[in-house]
Amino acid sequence: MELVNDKYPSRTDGLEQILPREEPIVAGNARKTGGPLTVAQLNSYEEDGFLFLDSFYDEESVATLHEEAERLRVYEKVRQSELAVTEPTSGETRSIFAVQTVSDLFSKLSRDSRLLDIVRHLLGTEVYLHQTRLNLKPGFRGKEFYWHSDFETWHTEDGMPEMRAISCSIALTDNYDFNGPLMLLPGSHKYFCQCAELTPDNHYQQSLKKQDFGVPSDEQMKWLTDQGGIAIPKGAAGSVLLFDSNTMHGSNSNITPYPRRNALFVYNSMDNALEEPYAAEHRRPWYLGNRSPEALIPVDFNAEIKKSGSVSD
Ligand code: 6CS
Ligand code: FE
Repeated sequence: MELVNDKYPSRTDGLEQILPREEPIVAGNARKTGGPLTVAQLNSYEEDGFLFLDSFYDEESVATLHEEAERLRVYEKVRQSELAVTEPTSGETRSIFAVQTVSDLFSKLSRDSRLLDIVRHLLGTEVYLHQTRLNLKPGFRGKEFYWHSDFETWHTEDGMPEMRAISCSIALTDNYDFNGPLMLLPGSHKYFCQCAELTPDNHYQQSLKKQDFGVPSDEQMKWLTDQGGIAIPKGAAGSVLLFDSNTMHGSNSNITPYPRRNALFVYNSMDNALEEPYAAEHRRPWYLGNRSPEALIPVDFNAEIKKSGSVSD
């Protein structure tokens, strides 16, 4: 693996420093050009590294989306495919990656003009889908996911050069304090936590179930939480959570009867296409790191979902 100039070295030399972020969080001209987000929302996203938009989709649309998620969850052809990750013990479907390739409805949702306008307002460029997944954290036995920065993985294992991607999580079920909601560290997106251990070969075959490498040290976590604490943005199904690629996050297990299901779309700037992995022997599969970037063409999702007859006017 030839040495490249890497401003976010991780999993290379055993160091566990906390480095400063180099890229802007919100595009430089976002406040000048205007767009769907208010200046207050831009400021909040810049400060925290995430933004919560309550009731973004109406109840009927969410019900239709949830029905589609349920169809996919038990669809054997998808469950047997490489796109599905199952729970280690129960064998239940935990995640379905590249969900836009197996569902026309989720493909349209990922191109909702209202979402794309927001993400393009924040990133300042056209965007493409780096990764998508349906998260189906079951009730009773939903496993936790340890703290991590997605960017640390996408940089070391997918070759994502800079912090210019945004994850958009659309809640398909109500997110409560107690059913394993996403926890985020406000302000953590401004720092890059180097991870010490080298990337195991074919790491994704283990990390998508339980991530043990590319996770922050206890000292890094303590330093970050001392800076900004822990936030649990939660709300009813239909809410949207946007978070920066580098915002530290994790989730607790879910032992309640209430599943936590969301659709997660990762929008990457067209100017930030994947290169070679910065700290892994091999590229990851297409469904984890898209290497054929195409600027997304927006659709009017609210009109589409009503047209498909699944939602009455
Ligand atoms: O490895 C990845 O790309 C995935 N893993 C986690 C824990 N979050 C981001 C992403 O979906
Ligand atoms: Fe993650």
